[in-house]
Parts: sequence; C-alpha cells; structure tokens
Amino acid sequence: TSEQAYLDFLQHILDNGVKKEDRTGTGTISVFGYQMRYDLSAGFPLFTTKRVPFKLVASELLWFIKGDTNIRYLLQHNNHIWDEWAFKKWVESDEYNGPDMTDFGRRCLVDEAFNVLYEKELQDFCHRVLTDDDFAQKYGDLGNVYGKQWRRWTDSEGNDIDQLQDVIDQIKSNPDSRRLIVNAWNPEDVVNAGAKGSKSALPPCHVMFQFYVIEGKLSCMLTQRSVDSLLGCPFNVASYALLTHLIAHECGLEVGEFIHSAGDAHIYSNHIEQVKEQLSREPRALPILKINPEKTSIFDMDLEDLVIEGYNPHPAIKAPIAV
Ligand code: UFP
Repeated sequence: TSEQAYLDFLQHILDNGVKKEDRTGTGTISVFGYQMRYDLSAGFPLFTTKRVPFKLVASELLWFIKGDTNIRYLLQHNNHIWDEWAFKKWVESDEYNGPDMTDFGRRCLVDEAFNVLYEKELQDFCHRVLTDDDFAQKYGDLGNVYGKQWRRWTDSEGNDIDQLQDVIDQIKSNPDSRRLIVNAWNPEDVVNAGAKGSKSALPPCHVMFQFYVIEGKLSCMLTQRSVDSLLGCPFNVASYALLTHLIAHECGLEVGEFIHSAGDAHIYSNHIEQVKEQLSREPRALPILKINPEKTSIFDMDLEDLVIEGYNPHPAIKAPIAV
C-alpha cells in the first residue's frame, strides 16, 4: 500500500539522520529534503501501522477551512491539539496569576508534581475558553495561523484575500493553471512568532500547497518546512489527503496523488523506540473516505459529512510531544 512510502521515510531517517539540536531542547536525528507520494485513488492514507485519530484531523481541517483561529471550535469538538499554544499566551499574560507555568512543555516531562499542576491549569483554561466569551476572544485566539492565512490574508491595503476560495475557483475555471497555490508563510507574521505580543503563535509548518489537474484528477503537493516524522507526519498526510478529496469533490474531479515534500525531516531522540516499534508492524489495507454526496461546497462540510470506512489499524503508540 502507499503507506510504505511513509515507512520508507522513517527508515531513511533512522539510517541517514544526523544528530541535530532543536528549538525544543529535545534533540533529533534529521535529514534535509525528502519527498513521499501517495496515490489517493488506492485508498485514504490514514496509516494503519499506528492508529491516527481521524476525527481530530478532520475537525482541525474544517477549522482551517472556516477561517477560524480560535481554539473554542476545536474544544467544542473535543480536539485539544492546539491547546498548549493558546495556553502559553494566557500564562504569559499580565492577567494570569496562577502557579508559575514557565517552560511548561519541558517541565511536564521531568516533574510529575508539576505535571499535575499543569493539567489542572490547562483544564481550567479550556473550560474558560468554552464558557466565557470575552476570555475566549482574548485568549482562545491563536492570531495569524492557518485559518487566517488561507481565508483572510490581509493585503497591503488592508483588504482580505481568500486564497482557498480563489484556488478553488481557479481549479474549476482554469485547471491547467500552474499557479494553483495557497501560501501560509507570511514573513511579516513570522518575525517574532511565538514571542509575547507577536501576531502569530508559531510560524506555519505547512508553508504552501499547490494543486495540479490532469485527466480529470486533482493532485496536491504540500511543502512542509519541518516534520516531526513520528507524531506530526501521519496527521499531516491525512489532513492534506482530506483537503484534496474535499476540493476534488467540490470541483467534480477524481483524486490523483498527494505529494508530501519535507524540509527538515526529523525523529526526536525520545521517539526512536516508538519508530522502531512502528516499523516492525505489517501495514494493512488502507480505509476509504466517504463524503456526504448531498453537499458540494467545502465550506458547508461538517464533521458528520466525512466518514472513514474499513479502518482497522494497529494500536496507537504513545510518545511525548515536543513543544
Ligand atoms: N510539526 C509537525 N507538523 C505540524 C506541526 C508541527 O510535524 O503540523 F504544526 C512539528 C515539526 C517540529 C515542530 O518538530 O512541530 C515545530 O517546531 P519548529 O517550529 O521549531 O520547526
């Protein structure tokens, strides 16, 4: 199956990765530049050698597609993948007066007592974002992240550019175009990203994606500057495969390939055993994605409209995430 492309990628980093320090202080082995191809017509690349949480992939993607940048929508769908980024903004603010949460990502891994304290603060934070409108507006918003860049990029005159709508229009009206691109990398936002008072919580990992139409099939290529190969990559592949399916569905096209281009492709030093465990497993048949045929527009889709059939993965593999 096309999952083999991913397993080959992991093996390639194990065999060729060079020790490299990183922002999180965890340490990695890393290679630069690697490309994987997934034939989307041969099954949906929700990998089977480890369970990938499709609902989280789908609710995050729908959140991007809506142009939403506030984690409230994610929390409403029980999706906690962006919590830490919003939480960071909160605990660094002047209004926060709870226990000291400096450097919480690293401390959680080494200090069990701190971890308990952190989990409680984070839970309280999420509860407030869900229930308190003013608080949510102020601290639930991640600033200029994907939803903003895809749907509401601000031009030099202050007008919004809807890159996602524009690219869909172009795929429909001008499918031979070689300019079918959505770009998330805004140099103005990237400066100081993550710092207190900055415009965005973190610089985009998925820098840009491009579409290509041939013989009635839609393909997509993603350029990702930085790839956490164990935890990030399977999620990212499923997300962009889903996006490609949704746009093909709206445009009346079949799906072609998803091509994943990785820049800094790394395995964190505390993920090596988990990678080896995953590589020891036999990939199974990939599942099928079903999209509600009664809906056409990508902008009308809800979680219930997206169904995965025939997914029978090996169990999840636990690994610490580097923040
Ligand atoms: N990362 C991914 N995929 C994502 C995402 C993050 O692999 O969708 F948002 C990983 C890559 C890297 C870290 O390990 O998160 C981001 O850190 P940095 O900005 O230093 O590259």
